[in-house]
Amino acid sequence: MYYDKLDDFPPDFLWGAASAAYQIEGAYDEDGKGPSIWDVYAHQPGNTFNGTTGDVAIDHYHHMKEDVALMAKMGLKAYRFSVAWARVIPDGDGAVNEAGLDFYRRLIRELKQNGIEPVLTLYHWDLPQALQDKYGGWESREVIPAFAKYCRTLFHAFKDDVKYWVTFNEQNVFTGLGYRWGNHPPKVQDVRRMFAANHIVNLANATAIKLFHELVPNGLIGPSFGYGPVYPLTGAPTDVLAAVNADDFNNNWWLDVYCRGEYPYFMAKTLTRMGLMPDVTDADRALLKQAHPDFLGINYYHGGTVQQNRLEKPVAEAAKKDFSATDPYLMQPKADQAQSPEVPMFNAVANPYLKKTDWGWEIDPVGFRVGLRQVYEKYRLPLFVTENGLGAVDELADGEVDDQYRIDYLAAHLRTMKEAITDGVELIGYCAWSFTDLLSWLNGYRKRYGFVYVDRDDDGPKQLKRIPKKSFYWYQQIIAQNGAQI
Ligand code: BGP
Repeated sequence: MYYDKLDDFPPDFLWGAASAAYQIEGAYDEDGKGPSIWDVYAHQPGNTFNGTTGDVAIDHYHHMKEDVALMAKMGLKAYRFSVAWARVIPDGDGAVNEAGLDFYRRLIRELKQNGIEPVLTLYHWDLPQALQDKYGGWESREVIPAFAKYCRTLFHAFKDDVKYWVTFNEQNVFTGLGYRWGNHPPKVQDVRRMFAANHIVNLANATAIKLFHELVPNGLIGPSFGYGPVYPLTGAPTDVLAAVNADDFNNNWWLDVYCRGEYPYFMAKTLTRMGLMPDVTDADRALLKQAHPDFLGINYYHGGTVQQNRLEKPVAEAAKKDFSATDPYLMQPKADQAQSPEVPMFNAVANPYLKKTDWGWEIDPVGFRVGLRQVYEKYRLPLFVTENGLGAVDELADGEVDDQYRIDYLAAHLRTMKEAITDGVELIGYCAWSFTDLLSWLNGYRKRYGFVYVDRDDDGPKQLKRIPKKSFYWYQQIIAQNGAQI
């Protein structure tokens, strides 16, 4: 569908930008903060790119006021950030660390005073290490009451000041990388354990949403899902079937639980046959049915293309495949592993029509519209784009960063988002990833996403000077005109 005139963005549209605690804060052991699984993992040699850590990151902990002042200058309507659980409850389920809580209190106050809506993410991957040591992390149901306690603390502290809350950031990504590919903590390579841990996160998500609706009746809460539409490589019916499978495997396995309170039927049957289905009790089923998100957060970077999986091996044998050669510095498996071998339902392949970023991520603004349409049609929940952006090498020249390529990327995505709104999708906001440059989990400081350049690299923090890029001034204009120029 092509329109000669697009609908306007809603008048109260939340033009925002995003971040995550571990990627920006630094101060990893200050003011009583406990270690998270990322602090420990990044300190172990060989786990991260060039040994980079979030010990200092971009030192947002000590530059908070300066960073919020830049947000205000830009005219941001919303800022999405995450709370570091181990800053608030250092050992995960014990006493509250008032100094840690106070950092977020000051941040939220600063945002509100500048007319910026806080969007608070409860969990962006930095589980307190104590919970990993004591219980085995997300593989144990003991973590659910600990998470509920942490959530209750934040709900009480910020219920009057924070309207928008995100439960889990990209549950599909952190369970996949942590328990399947083994390149995030806790570095497990076992798809059965991935599905089991993922189920426990589902229960924690549902518990948090239920609790929120009791304690914060005027707020809105939902998970942020790492979403990508799936295309068949060709029109061959076998490839189309592979795409149906991949959509179940990559998307519906999470989205149906969030939005319908149940696992998708065909996929559950397949996993049961393979012995990969997690233990789901009647009480679990009831809990999942009772939790209703108010919106669905969508993080969109790219979709995926698939073809029929020609792996003929029986499932049990395929599940034993050795993944130890998986490159730990890539978010995706190597080309010969870019398939779904444990669950032979499809093979992931490159899309011949799409260009890629310097890090090999396909650039697909039309897929954004496809995805928003598909998800809205299926679940009819308001959508909030909680991440979208371009990772690139930015060069500082004569004190300026000319990131026209980022402007082009974002403009193309905003355009298709506006088309999706014209199609009828209910969109409440858009948070570009990211506001400042920050630590990329597995790519260090060279892969930059921010509107604001931060003077540091993999070797160290340098001056940590903040320098608005060309895209900063471009987005400032977009916000000022509510996207009318798109
Ligand atoms: C998302 C995460 C973000 C961010 C982003 C970019 O999956 O939610 O935290 O890291 O991806 O990823 P990367 O830094 O690997 O380029």
